[in-house]
Amino acid sequence: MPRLDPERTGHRELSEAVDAAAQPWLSLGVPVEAEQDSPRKAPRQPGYDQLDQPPVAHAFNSAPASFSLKPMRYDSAGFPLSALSRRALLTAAGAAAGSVLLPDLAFAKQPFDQWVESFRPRAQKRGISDATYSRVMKSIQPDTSVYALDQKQDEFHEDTWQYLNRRVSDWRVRTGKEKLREHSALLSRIEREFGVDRYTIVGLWGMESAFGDVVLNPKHQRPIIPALAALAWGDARRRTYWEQELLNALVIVDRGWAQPQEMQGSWAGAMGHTAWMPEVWLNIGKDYDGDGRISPYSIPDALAGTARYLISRGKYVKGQDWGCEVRVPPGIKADRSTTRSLDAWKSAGVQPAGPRGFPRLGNARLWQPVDGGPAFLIGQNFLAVRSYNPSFNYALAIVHLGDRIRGDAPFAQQFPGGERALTLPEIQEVQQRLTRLGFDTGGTDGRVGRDTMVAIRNFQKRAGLAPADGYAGLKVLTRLRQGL
Ligand SMILES: [Ca+2]
Repeated sequence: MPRLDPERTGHRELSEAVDAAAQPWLSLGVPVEAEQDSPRKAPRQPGYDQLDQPPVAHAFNSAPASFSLKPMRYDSAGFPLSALSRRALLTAAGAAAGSVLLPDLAFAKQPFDQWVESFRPRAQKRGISDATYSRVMKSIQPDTSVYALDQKQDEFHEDTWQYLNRRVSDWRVRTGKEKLREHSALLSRIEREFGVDRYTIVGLWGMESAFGDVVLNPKHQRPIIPALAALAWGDARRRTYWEQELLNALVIVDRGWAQPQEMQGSWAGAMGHTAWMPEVWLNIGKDYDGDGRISPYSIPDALAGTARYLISRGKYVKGQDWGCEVRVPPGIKADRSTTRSLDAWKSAGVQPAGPRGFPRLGNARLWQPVDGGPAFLIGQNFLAVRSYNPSFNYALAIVHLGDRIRGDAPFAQQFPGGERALTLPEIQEVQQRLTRLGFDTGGTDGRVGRDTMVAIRNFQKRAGLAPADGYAGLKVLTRLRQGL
């Protein structure tokens, strides 16, 4: 995939490109509370997946918002209005409303420069040299724009089938096949040395950075140290986490692995092809291209380090598959809480839904994301992928994208109310027709980003289509072909 020209593409690829990057809480190094394995009641509850909505684009090269000593304003729960919303924090943590701790507001009283000095002993304790600390921390302004980045995340509502269709898009499947060919030697080497399946790796790469699009497109990249510094200084609830990641980032600089300005990533510090937080870069990263340093911006380093992560932290089992779509006989609960051997599930009447038969699986759980929709047997390697990101739907999108890149068909069973994903030419047609009607999709490249979703929603409202959800699907295409 050639580098996208941000001037030419506008925002339209934003959600394709950044839906992973927009979930900084969910990427590597996510705090422990978000890793809990408790089923959410419904995918539509405030949950991890809601965070897939793209944030407002902030060009990385725009000046960070300057620090102001104006008094901060607080919402009814005492949370700073200019800071990350409680909702984002709650949903990211998977916490129930009402159990959130009120933030410590002391941080708001300390100007950034003072905070930098007060934080210096922590850096010294981590072994970061004073020279590095001063050079980096004295030269930055906190990137306080990160506080507002979740504001647009709930703008569009998505059903599970829409969530999956938009992420396992025709563009991602096609591009994934190209990447598979292009990097086959590397992927073979990773399979040989780590035992992690190439389709899982490519699926994860596609979801985390749209195969590196995020890395190449400055629109989606910002310097992570000013962002982490702003969060460590000003996000009271997760301060400990942000402080640790800021220190990890400074260790990376201190070791000479990267210059601060090279460390670009999401607003929460996830970097490179597979969205590594600094902690992962430090502890799991791998120099796989042999240039003597570990870098998340190197495709070999990123993919090999990610395989290593799946093995060491996700307990990936070599030689097993993630699972498969299955048909479930009546009377069997698919609540993903029961673990049984594959043979036990077979004896219970569970059947593979696709033509490939049962995969290689040890113990597995049975999971049906939506009543009446497709069901899945999920094994340890599905959970390994989920260790990368605690959302089940996100993990399903990764492994399904991997299967589709391998050449498998879409799910055999339909989600209730669901429809097939539009093809790349069909999405282009939607964009072209909308553009001709005066709805600005920001381009017609066949990838659905925020501009296209807004244009569709405006069209739906004008045409009287309900719900006006911004989803680029068959109903909208059909209506567009009929004209307004
Ligand atoms: Ca390297």
